[in-house]
Order: sequence, then C-alpha cells, then structure tokens
Amino acid sequence: MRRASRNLVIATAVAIALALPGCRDAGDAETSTDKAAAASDETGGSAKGDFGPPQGQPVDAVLTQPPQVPPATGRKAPAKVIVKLDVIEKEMPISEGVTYTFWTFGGTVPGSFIRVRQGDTVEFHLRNMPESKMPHNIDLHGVTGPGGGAASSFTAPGHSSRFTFKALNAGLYVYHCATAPVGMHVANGMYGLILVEPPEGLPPVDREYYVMQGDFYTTGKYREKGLQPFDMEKAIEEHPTYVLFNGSEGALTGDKALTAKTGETVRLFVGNGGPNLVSSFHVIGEIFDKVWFEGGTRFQENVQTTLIPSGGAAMMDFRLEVPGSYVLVDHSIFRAFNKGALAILKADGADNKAIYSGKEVDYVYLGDRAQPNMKAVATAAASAKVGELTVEEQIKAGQALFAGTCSTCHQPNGEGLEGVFPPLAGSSYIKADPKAVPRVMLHGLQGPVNVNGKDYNSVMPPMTQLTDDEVANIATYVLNSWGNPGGKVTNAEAAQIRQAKPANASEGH
Ligand code: HEC
Ligand SMILES: [Cu+2]
Repeated sequence: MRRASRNLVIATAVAIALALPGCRDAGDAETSTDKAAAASDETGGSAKGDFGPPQGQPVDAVLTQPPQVPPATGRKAPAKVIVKLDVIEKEMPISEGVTYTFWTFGGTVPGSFIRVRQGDTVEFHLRNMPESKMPHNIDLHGVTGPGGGAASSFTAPGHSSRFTFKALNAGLYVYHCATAPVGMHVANGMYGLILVEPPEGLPPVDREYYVMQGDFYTTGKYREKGLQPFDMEKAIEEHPTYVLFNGSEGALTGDKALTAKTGETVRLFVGNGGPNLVSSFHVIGEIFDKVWFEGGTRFQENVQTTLIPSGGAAMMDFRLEVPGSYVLVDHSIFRAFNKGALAILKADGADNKAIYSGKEVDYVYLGDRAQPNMKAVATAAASAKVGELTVEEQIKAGQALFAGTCSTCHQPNGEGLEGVFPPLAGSSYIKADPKAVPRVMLHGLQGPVNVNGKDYNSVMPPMTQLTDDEVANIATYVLNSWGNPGGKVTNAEAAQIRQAKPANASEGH
C-alpha cells in the first residue's frame, strides 16, 4: 500500500519535472516526498520500543534446546516474562570419541533459545550450578544498559542472581558469558540467542530452526581422541581446531539432520558465538529468499551467502522445491570439510525434475557425514582407551571414515576408476606389501605404479590431516575388505610410519 502510493507520488513528481524542464520546485518535491516515505518506514528503535508497563499475569518463557525454537509469543501487549537459565559445566562429545568440558547456558551449546516480544519486561534469573568450578554471568545483546546484564548477573557456583530489563529493540540477539577471561568462557560454549519479536511478530513459516556457529580450540589436533583440554594459545592466535554448528561434529548430520518437506518454507535463526571467526554462512543448493541480515529489521532478498559476525546473528527464510540433502556450511570452506562446520537439512518429497533433473549430493559434499551416524568411530575410541580395541571395531570405524576420505577417488566399493585411480579392491600392490596402505595414506604416492596388471602414473596427495587412530582404522578396513590379505595396523605403527618419509612420497599439491 505505502509503497504503491509513494511510487505514484514519485511518478507524478517526475511527470511534472518532465513537463516543466528545469523547474526546481518539482525536483524538491520529489526529494522531500522520498524522505518522508523513508522516515515512516523506520521502526523508531528504542525510543518507540516502550509500549508501557507489563499487562496481565507474568509469563514463564518457553526455553528450547537447539535446534528447536520456542513458538511465537502470539501476544499483542507487553508482558512480564520470567526467564530461568542454569549455567552447567559438563563434559560432552565435540566429535566422535572426542570430549570437551563445555560451559553451557542450559546444558547445551549453544544455550537455550529465548523468545520475547518487543516491549516485554524480562525478569532474568541466572543460576550457577553448585558443581560448577567457575563464576559466570550473562551479557544479552538485546539489553539496553551497561554490560547488557553482565555486572548484575555475576554468579558464583551454587548461587543465583536476578535482574530485569525492558526489551526496547526488536531483533535477533546473541547472549554470552562475559566473565574474565571472556574469550575462554565464550570459547567453552557460553552463548546462545534471544529473539525479540517485533510487535506484529514475524511472518509465519512452516518450520523454524536454531543453529549457531562457534570456533573451538583444543590442545590435540582435529579429531584426536579422548578428553581434549582448551588451548589458550591457539585461541589467542585464532587458530581453531574445530569450527562447529551447535557445539559438536555431527550435531546436525545423519540421523540428527534438520528435516523439512518440499513445499514448506523454512526459517533459520543463525547465530555466531565466535569467539573469533566471522561466518560466511551458506546453504549448498538453496538460495535464501529473505535474509534479515545482522538480525535486524530489514530483509534482503535472493541471497547466496550471508556474513554473520562473531557476536552477531541473522534470520533467513527459504522455500524448499526439490527433495534431498541441503548442506549448511561456513563457506570459508576448509572449516566445513576439515574443521566440522557442516550440517544437513533433509527435505523429503516427490522429485521435481522440471526444477532440478540431477541427483542427490554425494560424498564430495557430505564426506564421512553421509553416514547415518559415526557411532563406530566413538565405539572404537572407547575400546582403544581401555586397551581392548578389536579388529572388528577397527574395521567398522575405518569403514565409516573411508566414505568421503578415500571413496571420492577410489570409489565406495574400492574398485577405482580405470586409468585414473587404481583399485584398492584385490589390489596386487597391497598384496605385495600390506604396510603400503598406511604408508601411502600418510605420505601420498607418485610416479608409475602397476596395480592388477594396469599402469597408473599419477599423484595421490598425502592425507596428513588424519590422526594416527584414523590411519590405523582406515588401513585395517582396507586390508580386510574386497579380497585384500587382511591384517591389522595399530596406532603406534601409524605414528611410526608418519615419521619415516619414503622415496616415492608425494608433496601433495
Ligand atoms: C585425490 C584422489 C585420491 C584419494 C582421496 C585417495 N587416493 Fe589413494 N591413490 C590415488 C592415486 C592417483 C593413486 C596412484 C598414485 C600413482 O599413480 O603413483 C593412489 C594409490 C593408492 C594406493 C596404492 C595403489 C593401490 O591401488 O593399491 C593405495 C593403497 C591407496 N591409494 C590408498 C588410499 C586410501 C586408503 C585413501 C583414503 C585415506 C586414499 N588412497 C585416498 C588417489 C587418491
Ligand atoms: Cu562463563
């Protein structure tokens, strides 16, 4: 309505300007009309965000664990909303067979999702569990007031604190702990999102999900097994070991993928807790119909990748037309495939060949996350820890890892591609020297080789990103599959082979 009448005014002004060339008044009329229209589009910010005292009985906020989002408030008047959030320090998996001591708001990373309406008075209760070792507090970016609540909410273990604020600005806001050392509290997972709905609410959609990126710093390398301590030096250098959606690898993949149906509109509330990295958030195979960039009031349309700063957020809507797996990534792409920043939205529905004739995404994009889960890897790690790792467990873990790591070239069934990638299935090369498997994995291979009577002369890049146990398990899987001679490669052997560089090692590229 408004836009239409505004265009009419402009059109009239232009018509007058054309009719009276050089007429200064007509030109001025156009500019002032434009300004007036723009001004009436503004929300007025905090100055217009106070809708008076809370009405009715106080309401308890519905808090949800990621990836769930609380329902719309549905309220038309300001209320007093009570939020009760617990700080819980706990050990949880950060990857399969890898654990980390997270500090959480509500027991999850990211913390519970909070949803209120602009003008609401929020009474915030922060409780720090008695088992905690550290004091904590909360700084909500949706708060108007010094520290965003930080000083008022400083809470020692076994204590709780309370403060109240009025949500004057609509938007999607990050909250985080702001206790010294702040970076460490954030790096340990202390962040989440609070949505302050505009008075009229958000446009309805079929599904809403909560996804939050964070970077993590462990003393061990990516996927090194066991309980991994926080590495302050790596954090200061901004060299994360993991970049993750919702606090762990596989939090949103395989049988934990987000779900939707074709024909539905999906809204993602995406935050970035940092502490350090800026996210180039992208969904492979989709285009955001709308992005409320920076979590604010305006939306941009038809967006491929949206930038989410550390300590920032964005909302995005898209409609699903074609069934299949849509991969959420940080398009700073090494983070997706080598640090864990990968999630999947699975859309069910009938094919739509008129829009897309092609096939489902394959291992290239899904990697080992194409598996329904990577439980076999966790199981093998647990057994290795108590010294009872069986060949069977190694084979199962190796099989899960083979997908995406080796299968892209050697194919899922190990048959290779004639003239390009030699077969691992019934390989004469492996038969002649079974220890070649871990050696080739760690040092690559280049120059002429003959496998099963066929010549190859290419380059396999070294896979040094794999940990010793991954090398051991994948090698054991290959040795025990497709008619290969069998056997077992241990972690210790893998570590030893890593040290010794053979003559035909490849440099990678
Ligand atoms: C980027 C493609 C690529 C990937 C990924 C790859 N390889 Fe290879 N691999 C090759 C090529 C090419 C050769 C042959 C090199 C040459 O011609 O010297 C080869 C050779 C081999 C050989 C010796 C020849 C044979 O067929 O027995 C083994 C064993 C092997 N790879 C195992 C693996 C394992 C295990 C993985 C996963 C950890 C893997 N490769 C991942 C491309 C790849
Ligand atoms: Cu804290």
